[in-house]
Amino acid sequence: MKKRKVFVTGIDGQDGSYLTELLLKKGYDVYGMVRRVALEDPEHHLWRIKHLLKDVTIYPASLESYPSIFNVVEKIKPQECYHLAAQSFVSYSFEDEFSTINTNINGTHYVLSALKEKVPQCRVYFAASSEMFGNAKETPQNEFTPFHPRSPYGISKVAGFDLTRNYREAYGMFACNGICFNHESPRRGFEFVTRKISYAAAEIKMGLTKKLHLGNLEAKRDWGFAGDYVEAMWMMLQQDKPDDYVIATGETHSVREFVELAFGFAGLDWKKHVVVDKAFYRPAEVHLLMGDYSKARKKLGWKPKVGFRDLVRMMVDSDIKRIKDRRK
Ligand code: G4F
Repeated sequence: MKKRKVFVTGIDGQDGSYLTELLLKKGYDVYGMVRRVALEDPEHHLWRIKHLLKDVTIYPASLESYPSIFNVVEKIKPQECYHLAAQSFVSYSFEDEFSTINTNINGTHYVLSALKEKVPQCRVYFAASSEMFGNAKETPQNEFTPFHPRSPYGISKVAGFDLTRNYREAYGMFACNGICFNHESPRRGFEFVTRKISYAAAEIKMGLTKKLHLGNLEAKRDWGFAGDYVEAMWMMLQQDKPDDYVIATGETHSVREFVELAFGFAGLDWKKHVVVDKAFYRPAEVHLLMGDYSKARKKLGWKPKVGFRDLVRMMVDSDIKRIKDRRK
């Protein structure tokens, strides 16, 4: 039997790497798109998928260029597409609003349009985000909660969400939005708060540094494990009908709780090491996110497997091991 072809944008990111592992296990023929700079410097850019490179096909393309995306889609002619690539760091979106908005909105538009032109039957997943809820009117947030984004990144994701829904409604495409709440792992980028904390706890434990500078410790997030969330993404594209789903754990914890737990797992007293630094505050903060994933549970049969404590422990243990391995 011919393998199903799948196209993953952002295959080299945290979610792309877990998703690719899942898709390969399920017998897909996996194609990924990365920026040319990543192919030129694989050590730095492709470390998350190093172990998968022999099993996948990678094409260089850019979210800023419609022809580059169109050409890749034309070459692959995928049956499924997971559009994960984006400028995804919220803080950076305040520093460079224009490139975040241009890249994220146009990039999503280009992917949807290229698929519609070349493979309109292709099922497509768009990585929407809980950042769209922003200053949310209600807690927990579900698929009916109005959006009130608080950053250029959040605004770009609302536009991507609407584009995806419109391609579904206007052109009959099988297009789904996954409204994923924060999802973390040992493969998380170092700029995000969870990884910044787990890595600092490991470094302090190993005597490599003493202090960790953080911003708002009171912000609350619904943190799940990325490996669980990519299963939900795949499940969405296996349904009879396309739809939008909240993917979350239903729990919320503050940055302070994350720090306390992470440092505790490393055998450290966080109060001796953490410095609150206004430089890491955002011009507009999203104070509280907590997702209601009952639709995903009922319709997809999905639920998170890794809880908050285990997630924090997994990240700290992995970073301690990483530093120890480097020393060998
Ligand atoms: O880890 P964060 O940078 O993640 P944020 O902004 O919630 O966004 C992440 O999750 C979204 C939902 O899935 C994604 F769409 C998005 O792409 C990204 O993956 O910050 C979390 C919280 C914020 O409230 C921030 O103000 O942590 C607070 N924080 C406090 N000190 C900090 C820091 N965040 C960072 N990055 N660095 C700090 O030093």
